[in-house]
Amino acid sequence: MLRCGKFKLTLNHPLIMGIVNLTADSFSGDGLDSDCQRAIAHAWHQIEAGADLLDLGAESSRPGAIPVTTEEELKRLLPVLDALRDCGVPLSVDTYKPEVMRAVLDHGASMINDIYALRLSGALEAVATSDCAVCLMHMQGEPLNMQKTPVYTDVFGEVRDFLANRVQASLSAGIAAERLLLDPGFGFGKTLEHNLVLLRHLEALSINGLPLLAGISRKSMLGTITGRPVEQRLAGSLSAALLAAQQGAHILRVHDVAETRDALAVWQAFTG
Ligand code: 7PM
Repeated sequence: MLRCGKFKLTLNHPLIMGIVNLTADSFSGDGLDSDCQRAIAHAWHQIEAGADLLDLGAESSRPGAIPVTTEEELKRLLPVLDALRDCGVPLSVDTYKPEVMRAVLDHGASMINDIYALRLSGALEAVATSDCAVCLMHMQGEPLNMQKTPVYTDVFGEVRDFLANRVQASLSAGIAAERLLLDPGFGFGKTLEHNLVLLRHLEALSINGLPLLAGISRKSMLGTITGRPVEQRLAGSLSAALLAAQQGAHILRVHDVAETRDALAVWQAFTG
């Protein structure tokens, strides 16, 4: 069970988190209003396709991406959150800025998905006073430089120790364990080999039995394996989603909700 704002999520089978991209570079450049309208339509499409929750992100965490300002991030997020407030599924927001966290929680967000795992000053406090869920993700370096030369002596041990430290910091700040989710951060300062080690040992990253989130959909590790560009990674993404489910992931963060639902239905029929 995961406490997620006004929702309580049952995690006895894997849930699908549909990605809703609000970054400027994911749209055609017709302006903010049309970007927001398109994002809202895409969110409804994801819900109709069977998303159990949505992840809204207005700052790209793509390797090499330039950060956006708080103002720009909120201008993109708040209208979409307001429009989706009663959509029936929990809304997660992909952000690491404490000021953005506070604002989106005031606008009905039920989860904070933080690629910095609440490491920025003020982030622990920003979520402590709410009842949102929090995804603590591992990243080595920062988006601007993380994929240059990822180095570990023991990738599994280092990711596990990092997550254990962030769990401790969260608990100390007064965030209840029932609100926490853990994520190895596939592709965030990791080579293909690092990602594969983490996937093979995913279940063992579940510190104190906390639920696990896996985000592999369309990522470059799939491009490295298959040789395919991002728009041709559906088969790779579905295969990876099933492997993550098999390795104990509780929430799968994906672009292709309908297809992932079908793949999971086959996996669930098999596992019984
Ligand atoms: C380019 C490369 C653009 C990678 C976008 C991305 C995760 C996340 C992202 C994840 C959690 C993407 C990523 N990935 N949050 N945000 N876990 N918790 O594929 O793996 O969307 S951004």
